[in-house]
Amino acid sequence: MEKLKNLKSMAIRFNLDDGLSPDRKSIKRMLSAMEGMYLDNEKLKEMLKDGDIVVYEFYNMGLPEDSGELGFGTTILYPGKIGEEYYFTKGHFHSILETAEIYYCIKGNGYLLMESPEGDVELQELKPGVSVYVPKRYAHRSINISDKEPLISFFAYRADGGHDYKTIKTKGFRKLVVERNGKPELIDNPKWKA
Ligand code: S6P
Ligand code: ZN
Repeated sequence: MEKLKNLKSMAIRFNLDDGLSPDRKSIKRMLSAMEGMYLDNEKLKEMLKDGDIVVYEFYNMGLPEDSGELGFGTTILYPGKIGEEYYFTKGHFHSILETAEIYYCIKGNGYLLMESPEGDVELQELKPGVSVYVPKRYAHRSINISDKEPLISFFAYRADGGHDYKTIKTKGFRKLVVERNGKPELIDNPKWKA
C-alpha cells in the first residue's frame, strides 16, 4: 500500500502488567516531592529517613502544546499509605480550566477524586476496564486503595491544557480518601483552606 505523506502517526507501547513504556522515559514523583500534601506530614518525614521512594510515575509524550494535539500516557501509582491516607497523585486543575480528560484503568483498584472550583465533588472507582470521564473544570487526583498492586491508568487530554498544581498544593482537596477499619472512607479534609 502506498504510504500517506505527512501523516506523523506514532505507536507507543505501554506494558499491561507494569504500565511502563519501553519507548519513552517516565517522570517519577518521589516521596520527597509530596511533602506537605498528606495529612500526616510527620509520618512522611519519618518515612523519608529510610530513603526516598517513587510514589508514582507517568508519561509526557512531549507533543507540541497545541489545541489540536492530545497529551496521553499512563500513570502508575504504587501501593502504600501515609498514616491512614492511601498513596495519591498530587492532583491538579488544568490551566485551561475548560479541559476535560479521559482515564482508562488497566490494572489495580482505586479512585479518581474530582473537585470543581465551586466545591462540587465527584468520586469514581477505578478498576480494570473502567473509563472515567473527568469533566472540564474539575481538579483530579488518583488514589490507590490496594495494598499490593499498582494502580495503572491510561489518560488523554488536550495537549495545551496545561497543569495548575498550585491551587491544590496550597488549599488541598475538600475531601480525602482514608482507610478506616480496613475500608476506604471519604472524609472531609480537616486541613482544607477556603
Ligand atoms: C495529566 C493527567 C495525568 C497526571 C498524572 C500525575 O493531565 O491528569 O497524566 O499528570 O497522573 O498526576 P499529577 O497530579 O502529579 O500531574
Ligand atoms: Zn489532568
